[in-house]
Amino acid sequence: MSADSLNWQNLDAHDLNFAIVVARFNSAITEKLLAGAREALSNAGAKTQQVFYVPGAYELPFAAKKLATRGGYSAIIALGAVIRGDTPHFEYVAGEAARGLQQVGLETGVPVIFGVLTTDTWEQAEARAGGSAGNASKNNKGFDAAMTAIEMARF
Ligand code: INI
Repeated sequence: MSADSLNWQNLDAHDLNFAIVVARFNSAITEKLLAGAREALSNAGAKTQQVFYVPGAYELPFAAKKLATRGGYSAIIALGAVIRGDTPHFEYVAGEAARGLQQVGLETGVPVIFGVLTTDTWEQAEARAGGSAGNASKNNKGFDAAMTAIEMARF
């Protein structure tokens, strides 16, 4: 999914507040996702965007639940990168991150966006995080996740 592949209109986020939770594991990738998410929110004029860090993708649901129940956020964007080649327990980490994040959104009514890359290789992850140059708005799943967050906050 690239920024071009979905038909996002000119979304306005001037009255919306966002939390971005970022996994530090594979941080060279997740920092590019973060840059993409921040770019999308800034472009849309988001009122606030607060960034929080957790060790890995497995911890994203716990943080998302705390932030969602604290209140004040229009949506929560969870960013991570789980790479199969380096991860014997790939299915557990990626699967539980996906399941947990979906559960938090459904339980709390706060949109929780799945901006977690799950790839076979580092190269595939990099390609979905804006490429080696880290383009913030093109082929960047963090950008896409933030646009999805704005749309779902308005749902
Ligand atoms: N966490 C990730 O975000 N990506 C990975 O690829 C990964 N690997 O390879 O293991 C990973 N592991 C850590 C995991 O998310 C937890 O932080 C850890 O298991 C402690 O709960």
